[in-house]
Amino acid sequence: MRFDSGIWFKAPSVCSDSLGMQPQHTTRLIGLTPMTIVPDDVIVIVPTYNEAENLEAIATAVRAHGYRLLVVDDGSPDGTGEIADTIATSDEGVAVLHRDTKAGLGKAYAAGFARAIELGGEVLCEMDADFSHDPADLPRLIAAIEEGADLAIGSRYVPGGGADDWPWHRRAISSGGNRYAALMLGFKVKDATAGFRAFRADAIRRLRPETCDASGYAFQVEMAWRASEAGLKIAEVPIRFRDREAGTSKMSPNIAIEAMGLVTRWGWQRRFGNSANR
Ligand SMILES: Nc1nc2c(ncn2[C@@H]2O[C@H](COP(=O)(O)OP(=O)(O)O)[C@@H](O)[C@H]2O)c(=O)[nH]1
Ligand SMILES: [Mg+2]
Repeated sequence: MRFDSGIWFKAPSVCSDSLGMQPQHTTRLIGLTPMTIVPDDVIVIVPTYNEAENLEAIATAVRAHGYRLLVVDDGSPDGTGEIADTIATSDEGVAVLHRDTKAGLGKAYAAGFARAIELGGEVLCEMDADFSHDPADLPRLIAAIEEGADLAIGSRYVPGGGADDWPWHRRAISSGGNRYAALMLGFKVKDATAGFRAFRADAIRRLRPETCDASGYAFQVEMAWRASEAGLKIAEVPIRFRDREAGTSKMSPNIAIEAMGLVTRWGWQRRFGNSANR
């Protein structure tokens, strides 16, 4: 594990069993508080909007680790919510939060975190339903929390990470957005837009996601920024992001515009006024 100006990341040589290397012993860093985690402590929150083709497989993959699953469905017209209910009926490790209308990824996660805390989760993960995030990588994120991180980010922009099969324009938006966020907000997180994460429940209580400005993907940046401003320990764990095979992306120009506008506003506030932890 390397410590890099406040953010530490696990270099591939110490953590990447899914990259074909043997896991090795990692050194404990001074100032970190390790925690012991059993699978039932972990709740993986998966927001869904029209993910009928993916849900059963993603649920099976999460439950294979013994982690609990919380699906947050925003009234998907394709029946994703009903599929989630059917899975939950036969598996008590699966819960479903239904919301009436599509209100954005950020709002879905804020509601999901609140429910996951009510359900007694100690480690709360964020993961997409579409296999862009490999459920096989979840144990590495959780291991980083176990070793002392408050927030572990599955990162495309640390050595060993990447988004190989993304079209060039998605890569440009993602890497440009990350650079812009780092510049405006003055933080060291390399992949602040990433949606594959694990948080300690205590970190979520401190960061109060329900008070975030962002409704869309800018939520990820806002939470990473809040975590950084609050002095939480952030680990970036390399992951290979894959493009979805089934279903369609909900990314839209409006979501990108919201993110750009908010990051610009926060950057101005940071220089001339309020801080992130409003
Ligand atoms: N509940 C909920 N889930 C959403 C919403 N927008 C996107 N998602 C889910 O968030 C995850 C990421 O969205 P996706 O469309 O794959 O974005 P992309 O990977 O950036 O193209 C997927 O599991 C989506 O189903 C929303 O408004 N509400
Ligand atoms: Mg996706």
